[in-house]
Order: sequence, then C-alpha cells, then structure tokens
Amino acid sequence: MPFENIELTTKDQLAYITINRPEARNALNKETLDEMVEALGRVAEQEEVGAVVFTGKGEKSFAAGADIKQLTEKSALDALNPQGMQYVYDRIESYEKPTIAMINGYALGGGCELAMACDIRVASTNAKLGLPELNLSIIPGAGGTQRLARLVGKGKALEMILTGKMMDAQEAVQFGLVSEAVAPEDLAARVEEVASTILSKGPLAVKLAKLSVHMGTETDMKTGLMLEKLSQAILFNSDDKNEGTQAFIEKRKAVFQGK
Ligand code: CO8
Repeated sequence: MPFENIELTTKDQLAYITINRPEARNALNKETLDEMVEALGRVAEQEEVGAVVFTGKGEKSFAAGADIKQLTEKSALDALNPQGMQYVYDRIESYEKPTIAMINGYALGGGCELAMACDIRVASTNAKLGLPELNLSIIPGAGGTQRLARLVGKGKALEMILTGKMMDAQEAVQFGLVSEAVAPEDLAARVEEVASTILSKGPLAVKLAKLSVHMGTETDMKTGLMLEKLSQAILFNSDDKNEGTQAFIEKRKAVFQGK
C-alpha cells in the first residue's frame, strides 16, 4: 500500500518517517497515524534498519498537532478509543528500535506529544514546541500531561499546558524538552551523527538501556533497580559484552553482533 500522508524512506541504517501534509502544517489526521503504525510495522521487520527518525515535510512544521478539522467530529467515545493517538505514541515509546524526533519547526499538541514519545529530540533553532490544546478546550490527550511533566517537571509542565505558551528551541534545551538545538541547515546531519553514535553501540545493550529507562521511570525505584539488574544479567551473558570488553583491552574498535 503506498502512503499518502507520510513518506517512509531509508538511508544507511536509518528509516525516516516524514509526515507529509505541509499544507496543513503536518497536522496528524487519523490516516496519518494509521500510516505511521503501518510504517513502524514494516520497519520492525527490516533488520538492516537500526533506528527511526520522525520528522515533518517542509521548513515550517514538524507536526502542528491533531487535525483540528477531524477533532470537530470526535465524541467522548473517540477519546476512549484504545487504538487512538495515545496508543500510537505508546507504540513509539516502546518501539524495538531507538527513535529520534528531528524537530524542524512547530511541534504543537499531538506533534509535541509525538516528539516526547521518541527517545531523543533534536530541534532546529527555529522550532517552537507547546501544548496549546486548552485553547480548544481539550487537554493534551496523547501522553502530553504525563510525558511533559516527566521531562520538564510538574511546574513548567503546568505553566505550558495551562497557558498554552510555546517554548522556543533554546528554552526547550534549557528545560530538557529537547537535547539540543542546531541551525536548520545542520539539523539533518546532526541527527545522522546522533543516530550513528547510538548505532555504534551493542544493539542488545541499546534495547535494554531504552527499556530500563522507559519502564523504570514508570515504576517505583526498587522495581526499576531490579529491572536494571536483570537487564544487566542478560548483557553479562552476551557475546557483545565479551567483544566490547575485549576490544577495549586490545585497544581496537568493537564489532557487535546483537547477541
Ligand atoms: N489541524 C488542522 N489543520 C491545521 C492545523 C491542525 N492542527 N494546524 C494548521 N492547520 C492548517 C490551517 O488550518 C491552515 O489551513 P488552510 O490553509 O486550509 O487555512 C494551514 O494549516 C496553515 O495554517 P496557518 O495559516 O495557521 O499557518 P501559520 O504558519 O500561520 O501557523 C501554526 C502555524 C502556529 C502551527 C498554526 O497553524 C496553529 O496554531 N495550528 C494549530 C496548533 C494546535 O492548536 N495544535 C493542537 C491541536 S489539538 C491536539 O493536538 C490534541 C492532541 C491530543 C488528541 C487526543 C485525541 C484522543
């Protein structure tokens, strides 16, 4: 099935999911979310792909949130739909490969929530991030109330959500909402650099580190520490741990196999 609302491309070991509705500032309608899920399923099967980058087409917008035209038709039952936007972003957060949001402009509402579901966020200096849902008399409902508070702290999250105020890229770095902000012309290259750094690590360690952080922060400290310990036990028995430690001792570059 060809995609109409996203582009799925690969470059080296990276898959790019590019939201392709620039005329609507890459607003996320249902069709776009369905295509994203389909693309994630396809990429999961591609062993040669090590990481996924989300971005938006054009220079203005990463994603301007849920499609407001479609929101006009939504009922309470739609908000409770177990396959809705919240589900899609949970799928992204727990995705089997690392994910990077390449934020090339506005990341608002569901667009900001998409970025927050990714493991790493790199923004261009012209990016603007925010959760303006209260302007529509709804709330951030795709994980925004939870993930923003966890990323920037409760006080800043409440300020952003209750006022609908946008953050510019510098402020987003300052509050830990994005890891860095780079000039628009350097954004793609920087994301490739970050991805290739991650891909130089042992894939099993990457998977288990991601899982330990995401799941650990959703549970109590004791359970999180046990999860970390069990993940480490798996890694201590792995070929890649032998390779990594030997390569260090032999002063050579490690070659990891993912087992
Ligand atoms: N939905 C639909 N269309 C949009 C959206 C959107 N979110 N954003 C922009 N567009 C459309 C505009 O309607 C316009 O279309 P047209 O040309 O046909 O009039 C076109 O894109 C260009 O928009 P602007 O002229 O406004 O472009 P600007 O560059 O001046 O401004 C902004 C860009 C700042 C991004 C501005 O368009 C804007 O504020 N957009 C809305 C942002 C917003 O409120 N986002 C939150 C949406 S609600 C949400 O995300 C809820 C998520 C949780 C849902 C959970 C469901 C269960």
